[in-house]
Order: sequence, then C-alpha cells, then structure tokens
Amino acid sequence: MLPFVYAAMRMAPAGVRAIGSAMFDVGFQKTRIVLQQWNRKFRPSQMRLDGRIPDIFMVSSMQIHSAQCEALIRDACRIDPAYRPLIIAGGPKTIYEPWDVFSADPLDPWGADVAVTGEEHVLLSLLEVLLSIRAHRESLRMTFIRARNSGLLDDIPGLVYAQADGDGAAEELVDTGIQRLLGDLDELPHPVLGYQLFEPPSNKTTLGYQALPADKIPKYSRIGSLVLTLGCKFACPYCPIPAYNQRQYRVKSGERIADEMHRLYREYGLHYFFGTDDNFFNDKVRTLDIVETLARSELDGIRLRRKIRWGTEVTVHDTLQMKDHLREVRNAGIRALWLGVEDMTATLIKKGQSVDSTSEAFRLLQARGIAPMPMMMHHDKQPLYTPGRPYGLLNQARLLRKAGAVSLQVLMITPATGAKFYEDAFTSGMAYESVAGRRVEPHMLDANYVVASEHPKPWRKQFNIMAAYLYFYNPLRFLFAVVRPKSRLYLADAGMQLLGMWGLGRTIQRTFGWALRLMRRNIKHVTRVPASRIPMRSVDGAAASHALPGTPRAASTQLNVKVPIGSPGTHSWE
Ligand code: B12
Ligand code: SF4
Repeated sequence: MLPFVYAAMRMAPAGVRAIGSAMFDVGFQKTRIVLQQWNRKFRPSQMRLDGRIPDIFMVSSMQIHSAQCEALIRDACRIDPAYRPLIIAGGPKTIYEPWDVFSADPLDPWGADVAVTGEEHVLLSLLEVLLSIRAHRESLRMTFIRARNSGLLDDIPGLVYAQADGDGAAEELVDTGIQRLLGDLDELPHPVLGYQLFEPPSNKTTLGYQALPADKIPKYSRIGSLVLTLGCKFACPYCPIPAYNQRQYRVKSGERIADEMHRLYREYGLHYFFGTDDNFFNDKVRTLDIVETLARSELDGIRLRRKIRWGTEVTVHDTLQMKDHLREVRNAGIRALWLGVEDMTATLIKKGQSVDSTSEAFRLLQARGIAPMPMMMHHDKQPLYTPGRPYGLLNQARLLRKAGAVSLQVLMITPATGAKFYEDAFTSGMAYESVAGRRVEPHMLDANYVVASEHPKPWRKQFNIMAAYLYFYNPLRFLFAVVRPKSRLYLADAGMQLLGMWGLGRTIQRTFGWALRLMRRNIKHVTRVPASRIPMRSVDGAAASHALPGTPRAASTQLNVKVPIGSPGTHSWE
C-alpha cells in the first residue's frame, strides 16, 4: 500500500540483517535470514540447516506483523520439545509489548522462551551467558532453562522471560529492565556480513540448500538499508523514538559509513541506500562530519556520488539549519530526503515548521537536485479543504507540490506503542475495537486505516487520505512531469507518479471497504489499555519496566536467587 509500496518489498529490513550480522560476527555462521515478504509459506516446524533443526529460532516483528509473529512462534512450538530450538523474539513489536509473544491461556500453551527488548548487544549478552554454561551435547534451549532458573539472566537488562510450569503457559513474566544502549555505532557488526545470510525467495515451507548468492542481492533488495544515526532531539507526543533512544543521539562516523557503502557496492553491487535515520540532520556538526567525509570519498578512483545514491529522513527545521551546506549534502550522494512535515501550519505539532519555512526548505532542496518527499499526518481537526487558508489536507498537498514535492505520504494519526499519547488513546475511548462487525487487526495499525478517531464522521478521514493521494498521483500529473518538466528532477518525478498511481490502486482496494464500514457507524471502542494479561515483575519484585498501566503484578514474591547450576543430566531445571 501507499506510501510504503516498493520499500516494503524491495528493501531488506535493517533489523533482521543487523541481527544476522551480529550472529555471523560472533561465530554463528550457519545462520539464515528468512523474510516473510519473500518466503510467505515458510514454516519453522519444517526448517532444517544442513539436515538439522537449528539450535535457535528467532523472530523479528513490528506491531503490524504481530499476528504473523504469533503464528510463527506457534508453529515453532509444534517441534518436539526434545529437539525444539531456543525461541527468541525481538524487534519493534517486542521492544514495547514483550508479553504478546507468550501465551496467557493454560489451555493453549505456546510462546517464545525469551523476548529481547533491546538491540543486538542484548542478544549477544544472552548468548554469552548461555554458551558459558552450556554442557556437552546439551540443547541451547535446555541451557537457557537452566540459566533462567538459576537467575543468571537477571543481570542482562533488556530481557523478558516467562516463569512457566514445564512447557505450559506463562504464569508470570520477569522483566530484567531497560536495555543499555550502545553509544558508539561504529562498534556495530558490519552490514556486509548479514547480506550473505538471506534465504532465497521461494514458495517452499522449508529452507533452501544455500543462502541467496551475492550477485542476486540487488535483484531482490535493490535498496540497501543502513543504520547511520539513531535518535531525534524533538519530542512529538505521538512518537516513541526519543524515549526509545533514552533521549540520546547516536551516530556512526563518516569513515565507517563510507566503508559500509564501499563494501556493499563492491561485494553485492548495491548502488542505492536508505539511511534508517529518525532525523539525519539532527546535529549539524555530526551531520557535516558524515556528509563531508562521503563527499570526499572515492570508489575505484571515482567520486562516491557518481556511483552511489541514497536518501534518508530529516525535519524541516533542521533542513533550514543546513541550508548553506546542501551542496555538500548532494555531493555526499543524497538524492532524496523524506521530511516529517506532519501539518504545515503546525496545528497538530510544532517542530519548527510553518507554511513558509516548509516551502523554503523544499525549494532549497529542489534547487540542489535533492528530491523533497513530505510525510504528512492527517488528524481529526484537519478538514479536506479550507478555502483561502492553508489548513486543509488538499491545500497543503497543493502547496507542497508547488514547492517541489516529488512524492507524498499521508497517514492518519494512530496510537503508537511507546508514545506519550498511547495510553490516552485507549482510556479516552478514541481507539476502535471493531467497526461494523470487523475487528481492528494488528496489520491495520499502520496508519493507513482510520482506527482511532473522535470525529463524528470518521469515514471522511479515510476518504480524505484517498483524495489527497489521488490529487497528488494521477495520469495528468504524470503527463506534465514527462512533457513539461519543471525541474531537473523530472525523471524521479515521473517515476514516483507511476509508482504512486500503482500504490494508490492497492490502497483504495484495501481501505475502501473499511471506509464503507465506518459509514455504517457501528463502532465499538476499546476502553482498556492493551496491557499484559500475564502478571509481570522486575527481577527484584518491583513493577516491571515494560509493563503498561493495568498490568497485573506478579503475585509470587519468590524472587530469583542465583543458585548453583544443576548438571544437565539431572534435569534440575525442572
Ligand atoms: C526505515 C523505516 C521504515 C521503512 C522500512 C523499509 C524496510 N524495508 O526496511 C519504511 C518507510 C517502508 C517503513 C514503513 C513503516 N514503518 Co517504519 N520505520 C523505519 C525506521 C525509521 C527504521 C527501521 C530500521 O531499519 N531501523 C534500524 C534497525 C537496525 O533497527 P530495528 O529494526 O529496530 O532492529 C533492531 C532492534 O529492534 C533489534 N531487533 C530487531 N529484530 C530483532 C529480532 C530479535 C530476535 C532480536 C533479539 C532483536 C531484534 O535489534 C535490531 C538491531 O539493533 C523505524 C524507526 C527506527 N529508528 O527504528 C520505523 C519503524 C520501524 N516503523 C514503524 C512503523 C509503524 C511503520 C509503518 C507501519 C508505517 C507507519 N505508520 O509509520 C510502515 C510499515 C511498512 C511495512 N509494510 O512493513 C514503527 C514500528 C512501531 C512498532 N512498534 O512496531 C517504527 C519503530 C517507528 C516508530 N513509530 O517508532 N518504516
Ligand atoms: S521529529 Fe520525527 S522522529 Fe523526531 S520526535 Fe518528532 S516525529 Fe519523532
């Protein structure tokens, strides 16, 4: 669907690849990364690597993919417990809602062994503990159970594990606390390692004999996603990013980024990259260090910008701070910037943008040959059109286009896990449970569907999004982009029009029925914050760091005590 069409399929996500790189780096070289978008039928219960069931099965999920995440874990739990791999869940879903990878129903037991609420270093700390006590020929899952029962995991912040009765449902969840962040991103394992681990796309339920060959990588993942910086100095109430980063801004050095691009180009032929930054221009000095290094950098005696093109995310405010350096930014290979405009009039959120500043930023980028890609957020108070005022959604789409926008993203403001606004959206009765008999499913929390609104006619919001896209992406605009180009970015413009029209077809196909349901008005609201139903506690019995209000506190006051580790032969962990 718009606005993620293409990027969702043709850009292997950085998260799983980073975990793969970390595994490879520490010696788990027989690791395979399976992307569900390429291997829809994959079943963990049937996976084999070199003829064996792997020792570890890990699953990474965003909130919108949680139904699939559960299905995969359930399937992995079908493996005979004697051979079952250690099941580890992680990623953006688990970081905020780790309880959802455990079953609360004793009649329907399934679940991960452990949820990682952090990044690769938390996983590596866990593996380090397990490998330090693993007995000869013991399965890693059994080692995990011994370590868990001995309290050895409690010193690793960033884990949530279940205290269960044998293989049954989780009775309580123990939360070891908030992860400690890796400050210097240059210490991360190199992305080049993870790219050699992808499972080739197929319709099979099993794993292929070999990973995807290096020369096939650009065919399936034309764009390489790279972590360059993490964090953002703003504090928009609907956004979890500053809190996730513990208000820190973390960066890679310019040299390291240049090295990553060089090696990915040489080893896999990747020319296009996307920086997974939250706000790449966040800190001017650090940004300049990166762009100046890349601008100086050469690949086989040729300037990097002639071989490599990339884009990332920034804010309007910081683009203007960088206005005297945009030539350098282009020389670093940047050809497109996605700007979180949200609402040009700053009625929804103020982060230094206004109609004039946004238009100025867009014109400056266009003049330097960098495509400005606005990201807008539609909300209850914003009408579709306001005559003579720049407040309406269409008015803003028009202004952005005039200022040089090459693409448009319009999302409905939707409660995001980890944001300040999150709990209020449920307690205030804004979030929907079902509409005209259809439940709001996790995949619908992608902000393309209106699933939380106080508007008396929420269907209008759904149609407004379609109308704004239709206004922006249409055959007429495509024609003008080709025959009467207004800027040097006309090829990108025409290409985005084609992609946009295709994506719009998909978006209408998927959301039109929902808009009709919204018209029927039979809307049930959620009143409870989607907290864990399983009791949670921290390792010392206090409230769990990741628990949301309304989570039952673990009744058990029996705290984990480090006990001598039993010999694996005696099954002392049980
Ligand atoms: C780039 C990006 C995109 C790109 C992704 C393109 C691609 N194919 O990769 C695009 C623009 C398409 C996109 C779209 C969407 N995105 Co987005 N996106 C991001 C962004 C900015 C970076 C993601 C990234 O690559 N990060 C770098 C990697 C290395 O980090 P990571 O994925 O978190 O992985 C680390 C840890 O989570 C952990 N980990 C991950 N998996 C696992 C697994 C195990 C077993 C373990 C132990 C650890 C672990 O270790 C990793 C290494 O540190 C993040 C914000 C952010 N800064 O993370 C949002 C983010 C992932 N997106 C988000 C959302 C909501 C969306 C959308 C639904 C739209 C929307 N409303 O914003 C769509 C969905 C598209 C789709 N159909 O998949 C949310 C997810 C929220 C949630 N709780 O699930 C995030 C977190 C932003 C936010 N709101 O905070 N997105
Ligand atoms: S500017 Fe963007 S990344 Fe920063 S807090 Fe606001 S929404 Fe989040």
